[in-house]
Amino acid sequence: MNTTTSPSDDSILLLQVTGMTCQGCAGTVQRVLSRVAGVREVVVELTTGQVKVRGPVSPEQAVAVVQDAGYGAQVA
Ligand SMILES: [Cu+2]
Repeated sequence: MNTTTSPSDDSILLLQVTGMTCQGCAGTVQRVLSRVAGVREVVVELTTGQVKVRGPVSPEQAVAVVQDAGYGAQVA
């Protein structure tokens, strides 16, 4: 059975985040991104700095909240 979720609702945004040095940083990045409108899931890879955001989220807003938290961010 297919679900009726529209593709855009489940889109993946990849961010490259710099400045994360420990699990606390990863947790902060995950927390601020989780608050962005539309975000369904956030997966933070501490070792690579790669962050996967699932949901219909604005890339500009996702980058902005990470930068506001004190880290470097760009769309990967
Ligand atoms: Cu840290």
